[in-house]
Amino acid sequence: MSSIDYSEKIPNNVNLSEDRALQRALEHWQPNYLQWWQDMGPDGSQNFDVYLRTAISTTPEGWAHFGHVKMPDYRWGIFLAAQEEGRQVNFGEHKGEAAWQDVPGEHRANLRRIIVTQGDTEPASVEQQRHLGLTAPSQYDLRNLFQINVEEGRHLWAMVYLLHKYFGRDGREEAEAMLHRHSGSQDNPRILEAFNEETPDWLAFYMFTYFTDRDGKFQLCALAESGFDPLSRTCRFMLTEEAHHMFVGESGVSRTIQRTAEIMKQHGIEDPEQVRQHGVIDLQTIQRYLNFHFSVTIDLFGADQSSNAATFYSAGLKGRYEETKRADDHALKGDHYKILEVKDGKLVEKEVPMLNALNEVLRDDYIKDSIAGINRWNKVLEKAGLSFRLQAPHKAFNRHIGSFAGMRVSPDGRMISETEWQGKVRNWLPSEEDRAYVASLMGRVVEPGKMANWIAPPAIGINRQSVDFEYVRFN
Ligand code: BYC
Ligand code: FE
Ligand code: FE
Repeated sequence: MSSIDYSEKIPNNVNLSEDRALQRALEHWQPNYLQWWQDMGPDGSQNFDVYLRTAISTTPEGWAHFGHVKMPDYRWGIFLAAQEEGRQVNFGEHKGEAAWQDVPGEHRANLRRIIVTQGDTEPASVEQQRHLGLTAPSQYDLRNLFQINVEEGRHLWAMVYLLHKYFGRDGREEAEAMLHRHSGSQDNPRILEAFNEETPDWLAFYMFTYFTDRDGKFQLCALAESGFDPLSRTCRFMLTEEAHHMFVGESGVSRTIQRTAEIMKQHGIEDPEQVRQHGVIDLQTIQRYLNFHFSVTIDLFGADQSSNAATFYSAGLKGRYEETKRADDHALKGDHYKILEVKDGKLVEKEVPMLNALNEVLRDDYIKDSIAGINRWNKVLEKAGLSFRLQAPHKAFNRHIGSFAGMRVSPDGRMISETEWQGKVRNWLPSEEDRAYVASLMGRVVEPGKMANWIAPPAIGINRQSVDFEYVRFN
């Protein structure tokens, strides 16, 4: 069950050849997907041989195979984690029932909506990152970008499989629509806001893969708890790939900080203008990028009070992060949770029914996990003997979804006037000028082992190869 059949047109471990109608439907979608990849996937790089990891089995040990592949020839397919014997619905009103192998009729619309929202983010991120290959700071980084891109493409396959197999005609229509919405499009944008933002440079890319792919981790963990077993198994396998995406983000930001710190120590400087004269990214600009990506990403968890979230949970469709490790009744009726609200011009805590606050619960778990990595970045500064520290902004800062939408809150959590906001926003969020400066550093470095001036080399290579290994062969 866990080994993947690569002799098929669509590699899979779900015995696709035994369901001819489904196989035909997916084989009909496949060329449209490939056309989308040509049109909207990585720009000007379809001919490169890239050292990519391909899944060969879904068992934890040794599922990966590495080799040089042209991206359009990558074997995208359908891989589910092994079925767990006797698995149950572990929360909500159906707790204790056998996990569903089919879509329960009454939850069909909600499940479809969740799967479509999840699926839509995957190709969106590929679109957002499509020009970055032209300005990669090294071959190693270029390879990591492409690895992430092909895996996000595969995550789309994962959701399209569920739509085709379990949602009939509606599902097939949703799968088509996923190739027609585009990130940032005026008439037909992606569903969630963060996926319509640009990822214009490599600092933005690392921040995106650190913060936004981490939303992927938390949402996938919540869906891996689902009572709908095929969704759970699909998400469990996707999570094994997500770890690398967040690693690329965390180590990318860390290497950027390290290089800046080296220059600051070497020349004994702290002033951002002076730091920029040496062609590296000043820590203040890194903080502003962090503020932007953090705030845009925490919007992805939805409104702080949501009846959708309560329904998804009570129906057994979407659990909490680490649901089965928690020691409560997994029904949450009558439980409460503290959220923030604005009262008399101040942010104050307020207790609300837990079920309605589950978006906030997941957001708070996410924030804890995010801050742990920011602290690891600060270790780099500490080691270099610098006093500057990076910080997560307050969770009410720069929000567009939920009760803080449209409010002006400083990064340290004060409610402020529009005038104060306008006067200070340049210190808090990347300005046009910051973005232009970062863009000016983005030049393409392609010799094996060489790095752009603004970033330190990675500690080790990929799959135990050296850092100067030929990760990409340009043809
Ligand atoms: N932008 O009741 P609410 C990943 C809408 S990332 C725009 O709170 P709900 C990846 C909402 O749709 C993981 N609209 O909504 C990472 C609703 O609209 P309607 C992605 C938003 O449903 C990197 C209204 O506001 N996966 O995998 O409780 C690279 C009221 O809100 C936004 C998932 O998200 C927004 N940010 O919560 C590649 C999991 N937020 O009905 C990939 C599936 C809310 O009033 N999705 N709205 O028209 C869900 O579980 C839920 O849909 C959400 C929203 C948590 C996103
Ligand atoms: Fe993904
Ligand atoms: Fe990802």
